[in-house]
This record gives sequence, structure tokens and C-alpha cells, in this order.
Amino acid sequence: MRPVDRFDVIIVGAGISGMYMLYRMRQLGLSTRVIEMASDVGGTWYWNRYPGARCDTDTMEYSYSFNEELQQEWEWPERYPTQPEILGYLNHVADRFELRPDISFNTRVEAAAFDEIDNQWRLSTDDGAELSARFLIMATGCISEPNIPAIAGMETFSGSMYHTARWPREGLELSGKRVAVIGTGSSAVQTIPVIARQAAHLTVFQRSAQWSVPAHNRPVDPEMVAEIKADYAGFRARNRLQPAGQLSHIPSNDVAAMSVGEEERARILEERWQLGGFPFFGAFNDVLTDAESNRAVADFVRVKIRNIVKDPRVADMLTPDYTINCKRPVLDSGYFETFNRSNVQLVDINATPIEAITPSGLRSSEADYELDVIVFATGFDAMTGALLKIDIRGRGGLSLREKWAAGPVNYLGLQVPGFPNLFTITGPGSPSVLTNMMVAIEQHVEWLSDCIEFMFEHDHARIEASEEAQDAWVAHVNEVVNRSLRLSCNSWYLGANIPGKPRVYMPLPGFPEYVEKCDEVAAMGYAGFVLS
Ligand code: FAD
Ligand code: N01
Repeated sequence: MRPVDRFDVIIVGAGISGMYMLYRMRQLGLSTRVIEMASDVGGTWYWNRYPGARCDTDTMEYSYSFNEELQQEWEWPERYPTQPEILGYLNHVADRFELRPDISFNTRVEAAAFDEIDNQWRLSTDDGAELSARFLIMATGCISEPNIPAIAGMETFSGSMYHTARWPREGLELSGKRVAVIGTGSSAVQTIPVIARQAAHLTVFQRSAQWSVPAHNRPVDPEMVAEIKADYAGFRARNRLQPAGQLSHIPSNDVAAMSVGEEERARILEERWQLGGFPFFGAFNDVLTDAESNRAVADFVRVKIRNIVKDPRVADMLTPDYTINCKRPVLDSGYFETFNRSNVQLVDINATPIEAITPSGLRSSEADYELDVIVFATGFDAMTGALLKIDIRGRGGLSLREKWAAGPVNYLGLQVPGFPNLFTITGPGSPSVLTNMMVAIEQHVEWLSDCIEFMFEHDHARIEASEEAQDAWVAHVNEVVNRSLRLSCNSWYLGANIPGKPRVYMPLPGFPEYVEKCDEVAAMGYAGFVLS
């Protein structure tokens, strides 16, 4: 039998969260090991290599803020960095802070069980290793477990099939190929215009039309960069006070849509449309709370789609019929324009469902499509998928899969009663994917580092959220969500994209108040947790 490697802290995942968590644990002088199933660091930016993949958070905000030299020295070329640029940055961080020696790559955590006798988490991995640690930090990512729909006949296809999050590292030659993209979420909207330019023919299979707004990517303005860098810390601090932890320089307009006249409303929307990116969704303060305001903003985008797409029948198919900003907002660079190309066809799979994948392509209820490549841009089993793939057992053998059978429950989005010393970074029940993730990740990592330091300083062996704290927190999340229009559409926030997944709104709309609550809990000696 191989000996058990024992650590103070084990972190699962070496994306942005796991890397920073490791850095902080080292600063505390704790023995720490990161387990990562990929062959290198980067997480999201390691896996998502599809053509056109890039960030849609403004570049000066999607980077670590914990090291002043790093943020001063790093140069981003464009408003939204590309996947290779972000991966290059994360590799630089790994090199600069010499993180790799404490990371086991190509290793998947399969199971984790809490040993109540010595307060240790015992982990087993796919290479047969056994490890244990006092604290277990799940940095497994919210958008990391790909969703590949089960379609009859998949195994018979003679061409090649790829999920956007499992794109081949060596790239893919698409010129002259007949390509299908299934799905029209953020990944699809980014890749469709690029694939359309490369492939001989592209067929897009759409289940839900997409409210997409122009990204308006462009080279960064050196003057703006100099201004931000003159007080980068201040810029970050101001962003952390914004509702989505970003864009303090283009803040949301704190005005209700229907409180201004039609002309003024159109002017504000047009101004933000021209600005591009997420500021469009901050045009008014009640887009997600007032149905009439929501309709006014949606009508504005409907007209835009109709003006861009030449074929009115295709424009109709591309126009969503649900609440705008209810699914995750999407930014594009020429998405709607792509459907004016003669080599691009749109298929509405609600009207003509996909029946099977065949040896030569795909068959819908109405037609056969001859294909060389099928791209699944079908998203992820978000927020809980990667966690529940691991067999996690807490006190008394309690299984997390059972505990969360009706949907995730926890306290502060950080800890689940019954699972002492185990924490999730950007877990369900926290603002997480509703914010700039860099901000959400840094806030969680810093709170957790302080908590773990406190535990060691005070010689506490165990920390566990109470059931009462969990129940009150879950009620709070539901109450906030119920005040909005967020339940009015099918979204991955709700698990609606995964057949059989409980319909529970997972993230908490509530930044930056959430941060105050976390700080308050810590200041009160970790109120709501039992320390022993
Ligand atoms: P991840 O980057 O997902 O890393 C998790 C890691 O855990 C992965 O490397 C995975 O391999 C590993 N792992 C999981 N399970 C196991 C296991 N059992 N054993 C071992 N290793 C495991 N957010 C924004 O704020 N702005 C954006 O513009 C933005 N763009 C995005 C674009 C794409 C294409 C995607 C998919 C997401 C985007 N996001 C964006 C969200 C993005 O996921 C986060 O910003 C951030 O990268 C998450 O980092 P993380 O370290 O928490 O998780
Ligand atoms: O995934 P998605 P994604 N048959 O779930 C459809 C981040 N991200 O990879 O809407 C047919 O959004 C599904 O249809 P529906 C960002 O947070 C960021 O695009 O469920 N179709 C949808 O159209 C984002 O939200 C960036 O009805 C099926 C699509 O596939 C998150 O990652 C870039 C189907 C999936 O869209 C996920 O984005 C990329 C089925 N069985 C990603 N199942 C940027 O920052 C699903 N679909 C730029």
C-alpha cells in the first residue's frame, strides 16, 4: 500500500481560485497540495480553446489584484483578452510565484471522506494515491463540468465531435469542412462568427435564441491604462463596491427605465449599445425587477436584431421571447451579422428537433445534414457539476450528493453543515457567477485564508456551519431571487439546462452586500459556524 501524504490544506483545482488559494496558504506557512486533473494551470482558460474564445470582462478588471508589481507590469493589448493571452498570464503567475512544485497535475480527485477521529479529510485520486489534510478547499470551478447531451447514434458518427471546453490543444483545421454548432450560449456566440469564416458551411442548431449585445472590442487606450495604473488599488476598491464587482468607471444608471420618457430611454440605450459590453445591461436599475422596464429594453434589442439580420424569417428565429438579462448576458462580435452569410444556416430545434446523429451527420425531424465536424457548445453542469462528480462524504458518511439531492444548500455559499473543514470557492449561494469572477474569487480566498489562520492561531481543529445558519442563508438567497425576474426563464443558473437537475436558483444576486455579511461573520468570531 502507498503511504498517505498528509498536509495542512488540500486544494482541488488549479484555476484562478486554486492558484491564489495556494499562494495564500504558503504565506501562512501551511503545507499545501493542489490536485489538478489538467496537465497545467489555468482551469477555464486551459480547457476552453475554441476559436474566438476570450473574456468578456473588461481587461483591466479580469486579473489578480493581490500583487501591486504584477498588476503594474502586466500589459493587456485589448479591451477583452483572448484565451491564449489569459492562459499566458496565468502561466506567468504560476512561474513568478513558483506555484507548480506544490501542484499535482494529471490527477483527478475521485473521492473525499471526513475522518471524525482525527479531523482529517482523506482523498483518493485516479492514480491510486491517498492524501489527507485538515482543510479541504474545493476550487473545482463553477463552469468546468461540460454538458454533452446524449443524442441517439453519437457513437456512429464518422466525422469528429468536440465540446467547446474540450477543444484539441493542437487546434482544429476547419477550412473546407461542413461544421455544425449545437447551442447558442456565450461560447457559441463567440465561436460561430469565427467558424463561419473558416468552414465551407456552418449549420447552427438553436434551442433558445440569445439576447446578445455588441462587445465592441478594441485595443486598450494607453491613456486609460495609465490613469488606472496611477491608482490601481483605488480602481479595484471602487469596482468592489459595484453590484457586479466591476465597471466603476461606467457605473450602472441608477434610474428606473419607465421613469424617463420614451425618447430619453432610447437615447440612453443607444449610448450604451455603442459603448458595448456589460454596461448595456446597466442602462437602468430595474431591468431585472420590473417586467415593463424589461420589455422596453428587450424591444430595443429586438429592433437591433431585425435591422442587422437581412432575412426577416431568420431574424424572427434569432429574436428571443423571454426576459432579457435573465440568462447570463452574452456579448458578441458580429454574431447576428454572421447569419447574413451564404454559408451559414440556422435551424430551430424546437420546430424541428434533432432526432439522431448518423454516420454522415445529423438528422432532424425534417432533414438530414451532411457534416464533417459537430461542435457541442452546449455549456456546463454549472456550479454543482464538478463538486458532485466527486464522491464527498462528511460526518457519519453523509454524502454530498444525497444532501444536495433537492438542490445545493449551505451557509454563505462557503460551507455545508455535516462537512466540517470543507469549503467551496464561489460555491452556490454566493454571488459567484453573477459578478466579475476575479473579484468573487479573491474575496473568497482572502476570507478563507483569514478563517484558516484564525483556526490555527486559536488551536481549533474543526469548523462547521450550523443547520440554523444554513436554513437562514438558503431562505435569504431565495428571498432575494424571488424579488427579481430571474426565475422567469430557463437558465443554467437554475440548472434548467441539465435534464433532471433540481430547479434551484444557485448564485446569490447580492454583491457587494454579501461581502459585508462575510466580514461581519468573521468579526463575530465566525458566527453561524461551530468551532471546536
Ligand atoms: P476553473 O477555472 O473552472 O478551475 C477549476 C479547476 O478544477 C479546473 O482546472 C479543473 O480541471 C479542476 N478540477 C475540477 N474537478 C477536479 C477534480 N475532481 N480533480 C482534479 N481537478 C479538478 N468569468 C468572468 O468573470 N468574466 C469572464 O469574462 C469570463 N469568461 C469566461 C469564459 C469562458 C469560456 C468560461 C467557460 C468561463 C468564463 N468565466 C468568466 C468564468 C470563469 O470560469 C471564471 O472567471 C474563472 O476562470 C473560474 O476560475 P476557478 O479557478 O474558480 O475555476
Ligand atoms: O453554455 P450555455 P456556454 N440540445 O449554457 C444549448 C461563461 N462563458 O458554454 O439556452 C440543444 O450558456 C443551450 O440552450 P438553452 C458564461 O458565464 C463566458 O455558452 O439551455 N441545445 C444554450 O444555447 C456562460 O454563461 C464567456 O435552451 C442545447 C447552449 O447550448 C457560461 O460560461 C464565453 C442542449 C449552452 O449555452 C456557459 O456558456 C463562454 C441540448 N440538449 C462562456 N443543451 C465569455 O466571457 C444545451 N443546449 C465571453
